[in-house]
Amino acid sequence: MSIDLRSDTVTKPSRNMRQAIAAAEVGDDVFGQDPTINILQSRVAELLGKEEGLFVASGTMGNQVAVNLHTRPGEEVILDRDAHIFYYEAGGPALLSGVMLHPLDSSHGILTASTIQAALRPPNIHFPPTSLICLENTLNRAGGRIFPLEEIAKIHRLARKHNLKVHLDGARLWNASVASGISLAEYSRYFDTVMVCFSKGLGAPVGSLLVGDRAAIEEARRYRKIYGGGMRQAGILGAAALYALEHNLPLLKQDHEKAISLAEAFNTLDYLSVDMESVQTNIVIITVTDQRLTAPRIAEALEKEGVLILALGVRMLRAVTHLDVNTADIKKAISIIKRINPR
Ligand code: TLP
Repeated sequence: MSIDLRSDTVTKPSRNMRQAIAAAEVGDDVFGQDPTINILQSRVAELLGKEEGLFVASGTMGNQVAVNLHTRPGEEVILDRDAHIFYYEAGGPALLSGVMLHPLDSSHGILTASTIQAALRPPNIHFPPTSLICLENTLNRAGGRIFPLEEIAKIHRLARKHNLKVHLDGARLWNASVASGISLAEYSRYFDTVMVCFSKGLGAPVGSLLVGDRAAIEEARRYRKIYGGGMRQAGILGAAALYALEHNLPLLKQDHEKAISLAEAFNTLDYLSVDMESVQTNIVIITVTDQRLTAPRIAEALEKEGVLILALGVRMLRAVTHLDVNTADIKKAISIIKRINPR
């Protein structure tokens, strides 16, 4: 069997998780009557220090509901050029919310308050009004880096000054919190809404959650319905998420250690390089430094030997650690990485 490092989304529910799924108490969640979903929503809202939570089908759905919630058609959303909402959500904000995205350049995905300040334009009939700033933590395309809390606080102050809402794509906020020791609630207090995923490093098969204040979540519930995300006996999925929170959250630390070993192995090769500074959680972004080689060619050579990683660009590769690759798998992957010769 291959060692699959393409994403932390590839994990399969464990036996114990499947047992929790089988035992789930369920009801009709569109009526708000699924007891397992209700427990999950309150537990996560409490963990993140917000009034309410809403279970959604995916991280993308949670982000898109949030964008719609905080904007009106014709307005503008500020975010980083590499943000998932800009890069990987299929133009959803234009289609679903009728908004314009204003992507900014930054150093390693970490937008600063001063960059945002410079991008804000004064009220003028020629400009779209800005209504929302979206941040991401951890930063997917920046190698799983953690967004520094001090900068988040500064961006929050700027947003309040200009009456802007702030949304966090926290697909991997769990990883940021485990690695930095900063609580989920401390990160979340600077945001109006936060989206977190159970289907990444936590190892649940499906599901994400959007948290915010009561009024925001009430409105979000309507958008979720519009997007076709009103699910019925969703407790089947909720039970997996609850299991993941209890049993898998503490294991994320091991994923971060595995990522460092992998990154060090890639770094021993003369045609690849990893910025070790970026390896703060479970993602390793690898640059192909030999101009004669390409990322797809290297991914292909590894695949032939049973190691799957993703080519994200001509010279950019990504490897992600997760629950379903243990230390022995990582050791095996490392020996393969050191052995292949894609030239
Ligand atoms: N990211 C996936 C791919 O879409 C790239 C991955 O393999 O990393 N926010 C962030 C920061 C994400 O990384 C992802 C998934 C999402 C949102 C979307 O989550 P889903 O896939 O549940 O819609």
